Amino acid sequence: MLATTVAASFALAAPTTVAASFALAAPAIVPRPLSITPNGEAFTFDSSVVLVADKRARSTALVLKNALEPAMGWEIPVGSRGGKVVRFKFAGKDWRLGEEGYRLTTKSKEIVVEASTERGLFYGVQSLRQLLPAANLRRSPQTAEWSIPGGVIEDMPRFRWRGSHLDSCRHFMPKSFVLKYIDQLAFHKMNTFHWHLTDDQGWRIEIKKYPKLTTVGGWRKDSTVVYSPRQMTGKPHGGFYTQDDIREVVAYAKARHITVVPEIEMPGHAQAAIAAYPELGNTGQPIDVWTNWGVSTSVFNVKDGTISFLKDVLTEVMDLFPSQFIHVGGDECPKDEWKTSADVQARMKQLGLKDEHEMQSWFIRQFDSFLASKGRRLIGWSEILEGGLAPGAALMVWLGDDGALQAVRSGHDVVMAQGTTYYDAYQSGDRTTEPHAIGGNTDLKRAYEYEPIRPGMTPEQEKHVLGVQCQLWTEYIPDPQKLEYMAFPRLSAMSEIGWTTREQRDYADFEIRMKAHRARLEAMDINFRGRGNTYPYPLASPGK
Ligand code: TNX
Repeated sequence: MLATTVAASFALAAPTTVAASFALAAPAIVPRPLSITPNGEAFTFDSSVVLVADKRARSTALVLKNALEPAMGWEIPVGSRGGKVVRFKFAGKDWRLGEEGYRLTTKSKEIVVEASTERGLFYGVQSLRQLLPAANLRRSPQTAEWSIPGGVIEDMPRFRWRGSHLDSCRHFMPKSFVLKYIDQLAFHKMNTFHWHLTDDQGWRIEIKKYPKLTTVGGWRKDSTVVYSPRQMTGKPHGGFYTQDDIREVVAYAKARHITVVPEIEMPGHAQAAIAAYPELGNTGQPIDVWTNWGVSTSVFNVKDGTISFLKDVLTEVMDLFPSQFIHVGGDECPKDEWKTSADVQARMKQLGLKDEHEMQSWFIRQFDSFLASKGRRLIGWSEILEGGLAPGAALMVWLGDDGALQAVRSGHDVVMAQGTTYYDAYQSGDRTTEPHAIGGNTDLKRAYEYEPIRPGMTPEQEKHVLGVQCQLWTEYIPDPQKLEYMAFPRLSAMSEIGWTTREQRDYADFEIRMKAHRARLEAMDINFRGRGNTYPYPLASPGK
C-alpha cells in the first residue's frame, strides 16, 4: 500500500524524460531505483573528502571507506567535518522509505546518505558505488575522474526476500567463492542466501555428532559430465565446510545484511547421509554417495532413530545459522522404498496414515513442531504441501502456480522459485555455442520478465509472497568459473525482480543500464556470459 503510493508520487515527480536524460549523464543503477531526480550539480571525490558518521552509522561508513580506498589510492578519513563530506544520517519520524530504503542526495560539496536503519545506509552505499566510475571496484589505485552526478535518489525494495540459492552439493563450491558470491548479492541489494548443503551426491556441512556425514558423505568416486550419452569425469570429487567455515560465512553475510538460510534435505535427496550411516536408510545395505544426477530412490526411513538423528543435525544447524527460516527440502521423495519396506508400512498403520504421501507429511511435521519449539520457522519445497502445511510453515514454490495459490489462500507465506528462476538452464536457444546445461532456455529477457505475483492472487494474498530467488543447481556446473557464467548477468535481472516496482521494471531500460553494469561485473572479476571468455566445458549435446 505504502509502496504503491510512494512509487506513484515519485513517478509524477520524476517524469521519464528527466530520468532518461539523467540516465545518459550518469552511470545506471541495478536494481533500478524508485526515483532519480537530477539537480545539475556534480560531486568529485578528492583527498579532502571526509566521511561523517555517528557511532551507529560508523560501520557503514567503514564499508564505504574500505571499498573506495584501494581504487582511489588515498586514505579517506571518518571524522566529524571536512572540506567535502559524505554524511551518514538516520531518518526522522516522517520517513516513508521503509526499513530497507534510503535517500541519497548529492550536491557539489556534500553527499548525504539517509535511512532509518544501517541496512538502508548500506544500500545507499551500494548505489553510490554504482554512481562512480566502474574503476572504483578494482583493488589497486586507478586513474579515473571520481565524479558523480548530483541529484536525489529515493529508493526502497518491492519484496523483503530477495535471494539466491546455491547448490554446494552436486559440486562443492570453495568457501572463497561463496564469499565472493555473497559480495555480489550485497552489491545487487539482495538479502537472502539459501545454501543447499545436503543432497544425494554430497553432504557438505560438518556435524560434530556425526563425523561420517562429511568424512564419508562428503566424497564421491566419480561424477557425471553429460547425462546422455553418458560421460563421466573418472575422478573423485568432494569437500565440505567446517563449522568454523560456516560461522565465517554467516558473519560475512551478516555484515552485508544478508541472511543465510541453510537447507538440510529430507526425507529424499538423502543418499550421501545414508552412505555415511546405512541405518538411516530402508535396506540396511551399504551404498555409495551417488555419482549420477536425478532423483535417487534411497531415502530416509521413518524410524524414531532417524527422526532423532535429524533433530540432532538441526540442533547443530540452528547453533550455526541464526536465520528465522530453516529449509528442510522435502522435494522429490520417491516412495518406492517406503512401499516395499515392512517397517515403514507398519509405522503407517500404527500412525493411522492412509498412504506414503501422508507418511511424508507426517515426517515433515515432526520438524515443523521441533523448529517452532526453538523459535524458528520451517520452509520447504512445493511438495511439503502434500498432506497439508503445518501452521507457520512457509512454502518455497518451485512447481506450478496451484501450490502457490493454495498456500497463500490458506494464509501461508511463500517464496517464489519457479522454473524461470532456475539459472542452471541454457541462456540461449543456440546449442552450438552454449556450454552444456541442464536444459530449457532462460535467456536474459525471459529471466527478467518473471513475475512473482501469480495470476489469481488477491491483494490480501499477495502479502504472503515474501519474495523471490534464483536457483543455481550445480549438476552441470563443476566450478566457480562456470557458476558465474550461469549466474550472471541473470542474477542482475533477479535483483531487479526482487527490488524494483512492477511499473518500473522494463527490459529495454534494463538492457541500457546493463551496459554500464557489465563493466562493473568485469572490474569485479565476474565471468558473466557475454564477457567473451572461452570455456573448457563440453558444448551442449544436440537435442538435449
Ligand atoms: C529439481 S527444485 C530439483 C533439484 C535439481 C533441479 C535441477 C528441486 C526442489 N529439486 O534437485 O537439482 O531440479 O534443475
